[in-house]
Amino acid sequence: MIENLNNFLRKYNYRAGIISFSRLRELEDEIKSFYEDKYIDGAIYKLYLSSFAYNIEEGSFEPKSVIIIAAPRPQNRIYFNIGNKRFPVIIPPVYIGQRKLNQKIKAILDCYLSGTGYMVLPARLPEKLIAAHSGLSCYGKNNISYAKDFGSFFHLTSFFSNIDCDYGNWYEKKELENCQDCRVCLKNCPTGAISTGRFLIHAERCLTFFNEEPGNFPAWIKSESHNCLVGCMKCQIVCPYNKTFIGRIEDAGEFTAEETEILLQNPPVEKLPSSIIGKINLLDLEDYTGVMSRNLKVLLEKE
Ligand code: B12
Ligand code: SF4
Ligand code: SF4
Repeated sequence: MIENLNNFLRKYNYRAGIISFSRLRELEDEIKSFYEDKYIDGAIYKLYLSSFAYNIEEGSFEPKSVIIIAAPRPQNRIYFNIGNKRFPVIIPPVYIGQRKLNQKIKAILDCYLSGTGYMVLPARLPEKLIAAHSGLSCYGKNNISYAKDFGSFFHLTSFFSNIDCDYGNWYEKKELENCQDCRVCLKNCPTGAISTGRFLIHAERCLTFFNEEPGNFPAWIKSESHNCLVGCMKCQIVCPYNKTFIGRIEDAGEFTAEETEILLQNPPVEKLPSSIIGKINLLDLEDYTGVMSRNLKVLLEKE
């Protein structure tokens, strides 16, 4: 079944992996025990991991498997204007158009499965772990997942499904081959989130954790660390596995000088003019509206 699905998805350049639904308990326990043993910071767990739902809503269908889809994504560039000057800023793969992409993938799967009695429902699960155990990806030392032909530049999305899957359809999670003798991402991480002492990164030190959320940046984050409007490219851009993909940067939008000036004044989100809100929504960046002004300012201060 998964082979047929992969054949079908080839025309979209997507990849699919599958694990048995009954494996989810093991993944839940793994993450819980990392948290209980204090390898995962409390704030990270509360904000992102405590809301994973390892079971399907009652009354939907009997879940037999989890399907994970990898879709390649480029870096994006957005332009801001100050006076006559145009400032390009980078947004890492995955952010732009994320919600729309999830809807598109669901529609493609629905179309593929229609009339078969098989169904999929969007899930909120640890997607890198599922991708690794399905054999779709390997972990880099930077804890990001890598897939053949995509490097780390891809988006993951997961679905509960009633497609049968053997309990034995399972791969042990693997580190990329060349990570053993390489420390390039570790050295380039501006905040020391990647360490040699343990495989799990110190997510509570990752720049992304701070620039996706509102509030002041901690004083220990150096101003030169900032490199994207949201997120951070430093551990992906230097990775040899990404060599062929780093040049793929797509322009996604532009804010006029007037819009940039308004954004930099950091008005409350509800006071933003509809032209700015419209552009942010088009980019699928509405979750980051409230942090855009702060993040843009720190990038401009570097200039
Ligand atoms: C929480 C979260 C974050 C948090 C915490 C990051 C983290 N590492 O946990 C923050 C906000 C910091 C973050 C940052 C980023 N994120 Co994020 N994030 C997530 C989210 C919601 C959950 C990830 C998760 O499960 N974390 C829990 C930890 C425990 O799991 P894990 O990282 O897989 O860790 C496993 C390994 O360490 C492994 N392990 C442990 N020991 C060993 C030993 C060996 C030898 C091996 C091989 C493995 C291994 O076991 C751990 C699990 O138990 C997912 C979406 C989702 N629903 O899954 C996106 C997601 C993982 N993020 C994504 C992205 C793109 C990013 C950023 C690159 C964004 C950016 N900067 O541009 C950064 C990368 C930071 C980094 N180096 O990891 C993508 C990754 C796509 C990909 N190609 O892998 C995802 C999948 C979103 C998506 N739907 O596409 N993210
Ligand atoms: S930069 Fe080196 S250590 Fe880091 S993920 Fe890539 S190959 Fe692995
Ligand atoms: S995303 Fe940036 S801050 Fe986070 S681990 Fe990678 S290099 Fe470090």
